[in-house]
Amino acid sequence: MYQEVRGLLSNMLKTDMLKTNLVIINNQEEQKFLISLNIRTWIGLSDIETEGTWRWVDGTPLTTAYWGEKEPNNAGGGEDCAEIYHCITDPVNKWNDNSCTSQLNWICEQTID
Ligand SMILES: [Ca+2]
Ligand SMILES: [Ca+2]
Repeated sequence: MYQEVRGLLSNMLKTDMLKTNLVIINNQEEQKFLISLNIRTWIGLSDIETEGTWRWVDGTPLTTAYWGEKEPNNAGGGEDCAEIYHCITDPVNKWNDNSCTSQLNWICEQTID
């Protein structure tokens, strides 16, 4: 029963995460801005559909990436969401793949016409 509930919750979280306007990082300026906030947060990037194929929440494939050293490592076989992890020492390359069910901050993005 516990496993079942956990699985359900996990699926809900994953789905919700992909439906949001989580931030899409288009350039290094945006990456640096997010780093300057100095918080550990999800970004709108996941490889939940195909392991190893990272896509932004709007469906676009990942072209310019800012992964930390040795990331993404899909640790434990279950890391399909990307975060900005301020503990990674590199000044720009701070992405880590993490389990989508981890509780982190969310940063959303809205286009202003
Ligand atoms: Ca993965
Ligand atoms: Ca990782």
